[in-house]
Amino acid sequence: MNMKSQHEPVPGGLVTEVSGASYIVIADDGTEFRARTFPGTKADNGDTSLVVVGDRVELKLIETGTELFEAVITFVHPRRSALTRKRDVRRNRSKEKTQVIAANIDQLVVVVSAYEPLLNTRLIDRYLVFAESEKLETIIVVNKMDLEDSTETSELMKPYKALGYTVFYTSAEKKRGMKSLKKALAGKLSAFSGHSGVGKSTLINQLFGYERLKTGETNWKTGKGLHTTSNSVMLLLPGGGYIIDTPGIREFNLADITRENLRFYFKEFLAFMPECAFSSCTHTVEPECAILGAVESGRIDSDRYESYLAIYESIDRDS
Ligand SMILES: Nc1nc2c(ncn2[C@@H]2O[C@H](COP(=O)(O)OP(=O)(O)OP(=O)(O)O)[C@@H](O)[C@H]2O)c(=O)[nH]1
Ligand SMILES: [Mg+2]
Ligand SMILES: [Zn+2]
Repeated sequence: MNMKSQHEPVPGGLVTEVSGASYIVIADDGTEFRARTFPGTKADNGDTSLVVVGDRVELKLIETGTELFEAVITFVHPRRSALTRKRDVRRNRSKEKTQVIAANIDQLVVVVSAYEPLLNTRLIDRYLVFAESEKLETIIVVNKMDLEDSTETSELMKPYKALGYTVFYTSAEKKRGMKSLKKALAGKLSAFSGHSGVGKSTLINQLFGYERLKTGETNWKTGKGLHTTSNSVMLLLPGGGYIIDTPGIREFNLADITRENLRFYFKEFLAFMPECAFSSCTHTVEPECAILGAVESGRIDSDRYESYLAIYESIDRDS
């Protein structure tokens, strides 16, 4: 038995799974630890979640006398990137304002479905605002293409392609579109995020070629069966690259976006903004607004502009 003692050099590792108060950490030498935090756990990530999947941590080993390697997390390294959202204050018992969904990711994979649930471009736009503000690479995956007319769906996705975002059309069920998705994930750490039931875990199972993750049947009328994935987990892909599967979200509330900075994260606005009559133009009601002009002439997509207004309205005036 490989007994670890506290006197050995303290290892570092990567958090690959969170379940309740316990974490799975893969140490640099490949050893898997069950770890927990303690009151002395230090972190350098502000007022956010203490430990999440993707975090790099330092461990102190605990002698258990069993084959199970246990450790406490002494330090959480600063995150170089993170997928975060504002906590829902109504259902939030913790004091952290910002919830980190996944840390140190290279790429955000926004997963939507063409049908069941219906394709929701408002949610895509929220993710894109976040990704632009964090300078995160993003790809959009439209899954369940076997259930919906592909012409209509690609029409909805046209504005995103025009903006330079990569869009993949897949059917995890029929194993379609998986090869090009796999290619886009190779060599990167990607986090899959989106509504519950769009097929995030099913897509990942297809990438593995076997049932790696639990997936769920959802009854769309009753909402029963929602939220099959309850904990984030990081997996090493057979073809190289890491994937983080995350639980489905109901809403994606933006954490650090204000009414003032929102406009900079709709990248098609940037070229027009200097032409607005008022330098402080909010592009909502002002006369001689160049953004409104561009929407009217069709040079800015009107659905994207509607999303801007919806997000603008949803941001607290004083934040
Ligand atoms: N028709 C069809 N059904 C699919 C496809 N992909 C997934 N599904 C089904 O959609 C349901 C939900 O799939 P999941 O993979 O569990 O969805 P998820 O996004 O991981 O959901 P959460 O874990 O709750 O966030 C399952 O019944 C899947 O079989 C697809 O391409 N076409
Ligand atoms: Mg899932
Ligand atoms: Zn304007």
